[in-house]
Amino acid sequence: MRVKKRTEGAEQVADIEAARKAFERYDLNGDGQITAAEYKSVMAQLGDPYVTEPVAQAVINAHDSNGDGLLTFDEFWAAQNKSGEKTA
Ligand SMILES: [Ca+2]
Ligand SMILES: [Ca+2]
Repeated sequence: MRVKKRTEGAEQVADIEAARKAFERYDLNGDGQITAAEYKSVMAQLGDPYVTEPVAQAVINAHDSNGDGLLTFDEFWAAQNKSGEKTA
């Protein structure tokens, strides 16, 4: 009898790959950090022109764990993993 192999490890990798793709979509200049200006222009491209730069900065600040005003992939990834659970 054959048992379906479970690839739990692979699923996690797929998740982080998806997150990385999403991150790269926001990181327009590819320097590994998302700025408020980048976030704003991507949201505008996605059809949300109401995200102004102060709004974008507030979104970034909400996930910016080291307080430099920029979002790294680590911070972005942590935000994905703790969505729904607010500790602040
Ligand atoms: Ca960037
Ligand atoms: Ca940061």
